Amino acid sequence: MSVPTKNKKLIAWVDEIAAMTTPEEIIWCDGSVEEYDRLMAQMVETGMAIKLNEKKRPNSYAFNSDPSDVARVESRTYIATKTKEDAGPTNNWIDPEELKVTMRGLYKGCMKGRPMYVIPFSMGPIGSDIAQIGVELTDSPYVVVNMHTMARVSNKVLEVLGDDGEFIPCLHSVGSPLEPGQKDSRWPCAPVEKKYIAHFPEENLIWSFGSGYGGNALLGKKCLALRIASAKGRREGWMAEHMLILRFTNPEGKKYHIAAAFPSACGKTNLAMLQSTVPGWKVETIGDDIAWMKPGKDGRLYAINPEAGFFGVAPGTSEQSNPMALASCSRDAIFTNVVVTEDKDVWWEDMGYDCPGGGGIDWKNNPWKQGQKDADGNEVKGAHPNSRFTAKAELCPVICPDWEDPAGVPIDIFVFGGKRTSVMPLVHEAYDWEQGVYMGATASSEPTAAALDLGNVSLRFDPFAMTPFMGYNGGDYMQNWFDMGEKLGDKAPKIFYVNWFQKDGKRFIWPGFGENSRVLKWMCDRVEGKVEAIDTPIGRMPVDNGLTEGMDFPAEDWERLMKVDKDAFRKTVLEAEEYLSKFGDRLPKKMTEQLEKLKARLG
Ligand code: SAT
Ligand code: MN
Repeated sequence: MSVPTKNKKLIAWVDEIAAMTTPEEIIWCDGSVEEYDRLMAQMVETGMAIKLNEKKRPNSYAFNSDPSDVARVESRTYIATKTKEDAGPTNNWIDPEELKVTMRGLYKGCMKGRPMYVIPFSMGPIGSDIAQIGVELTDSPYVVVNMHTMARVSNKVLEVLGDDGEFIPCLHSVGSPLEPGQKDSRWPCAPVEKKYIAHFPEENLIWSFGSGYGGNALLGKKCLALRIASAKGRREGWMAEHMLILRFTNPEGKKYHIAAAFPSACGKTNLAMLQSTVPGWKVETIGDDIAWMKPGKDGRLYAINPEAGFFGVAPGTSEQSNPMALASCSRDAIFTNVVVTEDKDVWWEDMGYDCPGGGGIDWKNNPWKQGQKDADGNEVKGAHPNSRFTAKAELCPVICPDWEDPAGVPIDIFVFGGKRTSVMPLVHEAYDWEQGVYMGATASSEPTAAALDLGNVSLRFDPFAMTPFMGYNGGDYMQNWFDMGEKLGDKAPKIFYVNWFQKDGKRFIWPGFGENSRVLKWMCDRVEGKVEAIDTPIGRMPVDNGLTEGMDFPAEDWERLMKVDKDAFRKTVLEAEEYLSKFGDRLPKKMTEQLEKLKARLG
């Protein structure tokens, strides 16, 4: 195969990696439909992929991963900076030279018997100022087809790169060489102790080994667009955040842009595609996971979505919770670890209806019946809780017409949050940017299925929902937010904190989903200074229950939702103080000031 580029650095790197990993052949990817169809046909042939019913789910495929390879592995994710302090206390760290020696040992001959694919991709519209070019080398055809949807893979990327353009090298291997004649596994991968998701932010380099799943393997997403980009952005004066971006338009046509950070599997995709219940107000989606933001010439902060698709959590996605996500994966989609029904469609738990035919093939590739119990009498789930759909953003019926505008959209509102079944009220507003940064930095959540290796923790502080994705010291991360506030001055977005998830026993108190638009509208009204708010020790909150007007929502429930339990908050502040102490002298002074102010307000 001829080499479709003259970029010297790229050619030399591909040669160097091929010499180390010894693939059977090198395949340069062009992102074409022909390439997609060819790889899918090959994977159907080997049994790795299942072609879904063309009438029900056109041009769509299902995969089952190995049961040991179902989510990101935070315990095997590394930020390898020269000093441990620069990676900070929230990241795993190994000296970069030492890590490279270990990983070179693993990479040696690791692609034997497999092709190595070269995937040139752009995060952000190709050629835009804010876009970044990456090249992923991988021995996984599953990665290639997913990258087609999630990033922009095309020969045009090589054109933009030219002979001496810069790119971010992303090396990936499933870590499972094939001896001659050896039968391949359905989902090749390496055991957990050999998995490494390594980042070298000082040289914009990514090395991933041993996992074929999601963020471990589709290196444009968490590895490039968050970990490497957050470090690069800090050096260059922009930000990479774990945020959805949406446009909320009022009946008069005024547009507000909201960016919201929640940890993985806390409903970013649902909020991004929300069906507003407020008459005349409508939501359009710009992104569901990642925002890159830069101050514009007018002094406001502009955001783009660097991705081209959604890698959304399947379970819980239904006509009720997120019809727009369902529409996005109604064709041209890839499903991983869901149930394949008898008539070759897909199903997952809480899809809103029973599994057609009563069962199918479950995520472990076994025959499965809905309602089936295991030896302990627990119901066997058909889909893995972190099962995913890979869908094209352009198929989302409410995708914003400006979602690919290289200039981005000006952000009016930041929202932080997490899953808390108690204590945290439905919504509160920061008094100013600095308190907002405190809210973001002390955001906390009960763990979700996206991070299964966290063990039995009940609550996790997750600053800016970026704990697993910060490419540098978390204390410096907070400082970067304070600095951005200073730069933006009175053009800075207003900051809010939300929690949709308070429970009364098993019942969620707030109905959530579409009704969350009421909360977003309140935020927009606050931006306009149209509504009053009450000052409380933790921030500003809506007056009475104006937010629930026209809704059948009991006053007692509203009171519970909005209660500021001072004792509980005093305890939370102490926990936050202890958490923050781990940043030592990298903790910004402004954070300590905010802690003290909050303590004083709580009395
Ligand atoms: O697997 S991913 O890292 O892409 C999804 C997530 O955990 O947010
Ligand atoms: Mn995410």
